[in-house]
Amino acid sequence: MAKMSLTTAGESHGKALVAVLEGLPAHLAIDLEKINADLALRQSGFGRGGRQKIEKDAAEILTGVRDGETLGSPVTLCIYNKDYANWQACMSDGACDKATKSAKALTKVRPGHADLTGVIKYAQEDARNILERASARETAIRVAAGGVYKAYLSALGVEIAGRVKSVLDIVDDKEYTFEQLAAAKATQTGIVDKAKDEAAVERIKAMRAAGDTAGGVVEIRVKGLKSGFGGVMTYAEKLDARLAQGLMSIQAVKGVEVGLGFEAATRSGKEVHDEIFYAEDKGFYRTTNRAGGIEGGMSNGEEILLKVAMKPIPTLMKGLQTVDYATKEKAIAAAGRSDTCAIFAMG
Ligand code: EPS
Repeated sequence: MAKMSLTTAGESHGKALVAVLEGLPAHLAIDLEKINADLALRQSGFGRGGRQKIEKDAAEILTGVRDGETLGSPVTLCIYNKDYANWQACMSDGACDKATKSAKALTKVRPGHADLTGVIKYAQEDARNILERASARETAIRVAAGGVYKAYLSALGVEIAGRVKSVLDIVDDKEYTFEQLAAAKATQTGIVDKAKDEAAVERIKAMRAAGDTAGGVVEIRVKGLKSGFGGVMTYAEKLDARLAQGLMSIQAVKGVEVGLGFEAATRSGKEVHDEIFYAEDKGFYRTTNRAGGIEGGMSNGEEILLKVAMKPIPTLMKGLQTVDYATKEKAIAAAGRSDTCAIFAMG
């Protein structure tokens, strides 16, 4: 079997987003409705911006699936951007309308976004040629691809759940069972605790009123992964490293923790390492899981526990101080429309 790989492509305001998934086995049942339900979740949550009113993301399967099952050939997924209809004049692959292209050019580069470093690195004048790919719109097609991988994981008995743990300084410190995390999907911000969810909504409203943005922390848990996934022999196969790479590649993510994460550095060895026990009926087990289910870069059979920190979105409606890349003069950073908070979607 070919090595599993995922390639995504597509500009935020271009025709479509696509993904090619290689190396999947044959006979995986693919349910497009489930994938589209995940896409709807990604579009929701309190604090999303105007774009989500335009899009109603739905994936189309172009290749690799027949009669609801994978064939073992590359699977290609596609999501058409409804907003392309409004951008065709300046996003067409053919000749663009020069006046529209220049009106939509972005040179008042946004601090925190890919704009400035991108125009320099790729030798562009217009940061639109950078931001179209840097945009978190790309996560739509990754969510669709994730739906296919979830079918694969589910065949292995692996389930994933998540919840928002915090938005700005509003933190839900309660402990939840894996099953209780399902409630997060029905909340406004992804925070399970009702009072904290309400408080987070108020904080996001205040940010919106101030033309500002907010980030937060998401907790992810993976249940049912047997021990031994990943590997200790080479750095590239370490499971924690690979998970961090995947998570850090999500737009606006600035930190990933496994198990205790940074807190492990503040505790002694006795307070960190999970003692090992053995029983005839369950084999080796631990009564704590501070390692977050990964030791030596390998899953150890316990739940995988991860935390992911998202910074505030860098498009601020009351823009920050910057420099116009075209004139090199002092300017206020560009703002068209923006999410105030996309933490629910990130989860
Ligand atoms: C997004 C679509 C984008 C942004 C957002 C994510 O749409 P537009 O640029 O047309 O408003 O709302 O992207 C960013 C946060 C970003 O910084 O680029 C989406 O579908 O999730």
